[in-house]
Amino acid sequence: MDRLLLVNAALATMANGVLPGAAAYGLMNRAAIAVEKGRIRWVGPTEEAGAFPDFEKRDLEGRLVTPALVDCHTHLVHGGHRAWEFEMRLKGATYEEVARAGGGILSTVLSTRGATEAQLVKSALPRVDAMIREGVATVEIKSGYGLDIDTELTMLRAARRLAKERPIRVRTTFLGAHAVPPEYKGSPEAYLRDVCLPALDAAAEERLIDAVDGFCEGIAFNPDQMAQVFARARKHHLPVKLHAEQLSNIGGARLAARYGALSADHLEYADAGDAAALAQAGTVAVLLPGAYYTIRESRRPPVEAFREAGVPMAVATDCNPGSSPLASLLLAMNMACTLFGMTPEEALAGATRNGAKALGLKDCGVIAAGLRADLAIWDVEHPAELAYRIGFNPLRERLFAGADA
Ligand code: DI6
Ligand code: FE
Repeated sequence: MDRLLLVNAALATMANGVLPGAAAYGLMNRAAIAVEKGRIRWVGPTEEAGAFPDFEKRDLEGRLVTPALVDCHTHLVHGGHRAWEFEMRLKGATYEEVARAGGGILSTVLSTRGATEAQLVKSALPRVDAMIREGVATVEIKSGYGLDIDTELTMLRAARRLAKERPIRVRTTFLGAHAVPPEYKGSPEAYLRDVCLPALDAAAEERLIDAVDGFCEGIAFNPDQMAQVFARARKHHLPVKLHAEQLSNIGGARLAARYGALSADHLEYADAGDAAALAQAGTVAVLLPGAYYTIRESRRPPVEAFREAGVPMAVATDCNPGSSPLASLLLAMNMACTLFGMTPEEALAGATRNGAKALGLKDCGVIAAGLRADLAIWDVEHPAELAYRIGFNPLRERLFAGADA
């Protein structure tokens, strides 16, 4: 049906920003939403909903409606898993021993290279389905476990395919600069020149990517090397993002800010100066508590500095087979509160409005007239409950472009 009228809803529109004086969560009680042709046509008090007599009316009996969730940082397309590596570490093996036994990113690269596009799609679907069940309507998916031209492109095609298999919007990100593959060990420059940049050109030409990312870290690529990748992204008019200051501070956040990045992600080792640079550039800080938890990091991202500087903060799963085998954005929101000190309102904004901003999307992430009718209807009384419960999914219904799905 094309025209739907939701009445008697408690709306967390998330439209006001987390500003002093504004209603928390952009909350509106006894509110109504008129949906037409997949978009939100009108938002207002239920008493005024009579203006839409020929819309199919649904009484939500006071249930909470939020924007559908946005998971703005995942690596959910990949071959294989690393459960055995998890076991090895819990039996006392170090990261180095695991790596020598063929573990780490490299093990996922081998599994991914050995998979067809159809196999990658099939293995990713249960993770996508778990996200849909929790009210996610938009998910970002990165390449970066191919590290050769063909497999990087296969990963991206698989990611795009997922949006045809399921009612979900997929944004794809090129992450060729994720690690140096074994055949280029010790030669990151040669890898960038021979593989990463040509793969980026090919992906851009095939219109397979919406953004370009990299892992800026001592064990991956330094800021000068990342700048080469960003310069190439610019040539293709593609926005950039960066895994920055996850394990150390080597200037990734500032590089991201210099390139006007959509987001800088992880940021455990970022400082107040980085926060100022990100704020100035309008770059979103994407916080990934699943990775912090899994690798038992002890340094927390500087949430207070981000707050003070006015850096918008997003929260995502980082769903990947190594450092964050997490497919629950609700759990990521809980962790963002308990481990990082975000408020439940910031966590929800992080999984809606600011998640959309981290992807450069202006048509979702808040409830407002004109935007996509991607909505989540929850069996909760108050929006803080979404981040508060652990391992409990209160989603009642999800609307994807206005349709039950
Ligand atoms: N940072 C991470 O935490 C993951 N990638 C990245 O750039 C690690 C991915 C993995 O261990 O497979
Ligand atoms: Fe990541």
